[in-house]
Amino acid sequence: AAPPHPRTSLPCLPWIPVLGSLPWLGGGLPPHLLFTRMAHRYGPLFALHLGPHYTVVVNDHRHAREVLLQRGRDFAGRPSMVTTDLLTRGGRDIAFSDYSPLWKLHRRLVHESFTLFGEGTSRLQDIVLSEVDGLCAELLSNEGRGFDPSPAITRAVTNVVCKLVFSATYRHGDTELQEVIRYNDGIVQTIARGGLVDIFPWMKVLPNKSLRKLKDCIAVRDRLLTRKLEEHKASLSDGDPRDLLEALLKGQAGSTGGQRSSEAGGITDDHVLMTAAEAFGAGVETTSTTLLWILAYLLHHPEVQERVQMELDEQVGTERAVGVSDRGRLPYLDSVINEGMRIRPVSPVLIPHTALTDSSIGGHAIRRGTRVLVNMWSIHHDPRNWDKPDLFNPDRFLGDRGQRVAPSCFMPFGAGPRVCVGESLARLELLLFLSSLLQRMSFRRPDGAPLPNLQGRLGVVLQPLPYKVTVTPRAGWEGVAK
Ligand code: HEM
Ligand code: PLO
Repeated sequence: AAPPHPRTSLPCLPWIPVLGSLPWLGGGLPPHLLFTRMAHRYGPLFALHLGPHYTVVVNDHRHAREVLLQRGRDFAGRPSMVTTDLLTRGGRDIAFSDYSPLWKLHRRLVHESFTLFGEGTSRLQDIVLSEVDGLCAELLSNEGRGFDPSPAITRAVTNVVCKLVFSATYRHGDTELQEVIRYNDGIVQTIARGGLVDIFPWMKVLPNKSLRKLKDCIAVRDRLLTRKLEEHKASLSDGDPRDLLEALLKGQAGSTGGQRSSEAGGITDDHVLMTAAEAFGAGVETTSTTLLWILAYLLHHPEVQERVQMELDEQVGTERAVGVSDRGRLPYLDSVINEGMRIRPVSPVLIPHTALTDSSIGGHAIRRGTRVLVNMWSIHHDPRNWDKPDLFNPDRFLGDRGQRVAPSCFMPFGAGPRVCVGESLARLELLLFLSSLLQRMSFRRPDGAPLPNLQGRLGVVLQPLPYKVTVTPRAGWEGVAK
């Protein structure tokens, strides 16, 4: 049942029964921009009614830190939604599952598996570097022509994640890889887009083309993943896990029978399957989208690209590939990655949170069950936090001696109990991909073509519109095109 309407003095949009504030949300703006505009009118902390759901929108970084960090436990819930319930078999995943002892155990297991498997070992580095060669060759085979870099980048990132999650490697044009890319795309277009079924669950009984498509894509995904799961179970052996799926299966076995699972109910095969699917989906969409945003900004700012290349030439040279251990020597590259994630956060309003208990934000009482949207977009574009926020300027992440600085209002991965579990994985991948690309080639806008549109299109992630680039090999890397 919907929680009673809380009595707070928070400014609230007008609303009517059933529809709530929906009639006042017209205009076709995506939520992050709409909320930023409303914050100018109602103040940085305001409420609205999404159909029957009383929802608080946070636009100030101090309030965001209260919600995510100081009172992170209070706000660590997730609402149940029709599309994400379908995607995750009723919340047997990490991202869309409500807070529970089992979720906590599950999240810890996933974190441990990531640490065990990816971070801290050279495994991930080897996987990325083996994909980078193919990616560079493919990009360079278009030398001199304008082309859309997105398919090649998506394919390379998908391949990395396939290897990481279930040890599969695909050659260019493989039908299983195409299938994966297609279903993923279908899910991205139909999941949790603030669509009406997620506001009014009863609408799922009506014919709905988008929901149909989502179900079809999920069915394709499930067939593929179930096959992988069975294969992995059959070949499970002692020793180090060879991929994330194996690490999860081992963790699952380790958690049954013990005290951990009896108190929590146990991690089922469904949980393992949904986690693998989610790591897979998150791994592909976020990383490829971030890379495409950064490339788009580099076309707009050739001087930034040159400076990254200068840093690479000085610190690494052209003879060897960049490795994880080079990170400390590449502060400018790091600040370019940060600036890309600041100016175009792939998840501009994070994932909706809910209050698990009565709590407060900025001194205002918040009732249990209230939905809370953290508008990271407005925090990342707030002129009180950032000088000329709409300007792409990586220097804002460097101190006066060229050292890294991390402002507290920069939170592209969220923070607190619901912080992204893939953060270090993502950062590692971004560093290795971007450095290898810029070491070997330069990106330019094709003659006569427009510069990339920087507005973006909001699906479940904020993506750039398609654009074209021209690549030229850098000294020492000519002739590697296939
Ligand atoms: C959650 C950002 C990459 C897995 C999140 C959230 C954000 C985010 C903003 C929501 C935080 C919140 O609701 O408060 C990003 C960005 C990425 C990235 C910017 C890359 C540039 C990844 C990768 C993985 C991943 C590579 C996994 C392989 C997850 C999961 C959650 C999550 C499982 C849910 C955590 C929870 O609800 O407890 N991410 N992410 N992410 N991310 Fe990422
Ligand atoms: C992407 C499409 C996949 O088929 C399913 C999937 C799983 C996890 C989601 C991801 C999609 C989109 C990006 C999300 C991620 C969990 C965390 C991440 C929402 C829907 C972010 C950026 O918050």
